[in-house]
Amino acid sequence: MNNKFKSIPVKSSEITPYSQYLSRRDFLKAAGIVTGSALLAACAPGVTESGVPEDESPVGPTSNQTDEFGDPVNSFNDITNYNNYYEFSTNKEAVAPLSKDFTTSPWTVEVYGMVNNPKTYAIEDILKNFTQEERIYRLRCVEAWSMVIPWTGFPLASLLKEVEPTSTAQYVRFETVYRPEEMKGQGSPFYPWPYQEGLRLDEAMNDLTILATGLYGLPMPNPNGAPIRLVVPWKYGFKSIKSIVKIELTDERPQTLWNTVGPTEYGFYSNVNPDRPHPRWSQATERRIGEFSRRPTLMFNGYSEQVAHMYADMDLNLYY
Ligand SMILES: Nc1nc2c(c(=O)[nH]1)N[C@H]1C(S)=C(S)[C@@H](COP(=O)(O)O)O[C@H]1N2
Ligand SMILES: [Mo]
Repeated sequence: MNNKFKSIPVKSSEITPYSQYLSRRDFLKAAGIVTGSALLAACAPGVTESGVPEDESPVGPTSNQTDEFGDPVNSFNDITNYNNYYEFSTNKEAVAPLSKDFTTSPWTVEVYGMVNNPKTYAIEDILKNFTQEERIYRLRCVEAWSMVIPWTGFPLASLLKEVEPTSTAQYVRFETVYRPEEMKGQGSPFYPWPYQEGLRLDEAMNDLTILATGLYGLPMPNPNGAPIRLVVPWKYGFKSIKSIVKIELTDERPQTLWNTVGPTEYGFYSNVNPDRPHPRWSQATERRIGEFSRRPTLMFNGYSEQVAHMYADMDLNLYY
């Protein structure tokens, strides 16, 4: 099999330390250079007309890594300040401040249902027992924007093999923590909390499917679903459920939050497909955060080689 999408071990040398990051920012500002992330932020408060943030506080590390097509990873600032996380807010810029004090320790993930070895994992054991590797993936939101994100994590398959799904298991159901005291968005009656998602067992076992525990070589930031979230890069972003506390093996196709809210808009499969428009907008192109012009959306978000075989007998325009 082609090797180019295989995981890349984390090279800490490729992630600029905080101190160097600060001086780079100062340098860019002095040189009058406008970075991609500064441009993106140009319509947000706290940014001068030149696109240079007024706020001198550090926003994180930098990286010159790319995805397998050579597209650069998005800035740490973009990745951690432009988020869909409805438990905190439906406003993407508000998620970071509102999730700042979210409690992510202690944290356990219960794996149960149709398995021979049900197990409740403490997050520390997950980090210790499963080798963490870096995966640079595109994330394509159903709203037609995208980013490239350097995740750290491990294949979901490694964890599933440990609990041993029984021969009757056909699906995996995931559940986000329900903690309305800390997550004010969970007070909204418009959504069936807690957030739930699901995959077919073969999709869950695919090597591209990971449980992510960090990004940019750092522990998972709260706005991105700390301390552990799913990443399924060939599906629309809402399938990649955040802050997971339950993983259930089942023989019934799981209900998902978005399918319940909009059954004609958010299908169970929701594979990225430029030829199948959302009922209210086209999916043919997307806006890469940090870029000016739109780019074409790729079938399966560019991961056809790894995943198309799983849908060989499905009409992808019917099973959305
Ligand atoms: N629990 C939970 N998971 C979630 C969401 C959410 O609102 N709640 N939003 C989803 C959507 S729509 C997207 S596009 C991605 C965004 O991930 P990011 O903020 O890390 O880029 O998370 C997904 N996972
Ligand atoms: Mo999304």
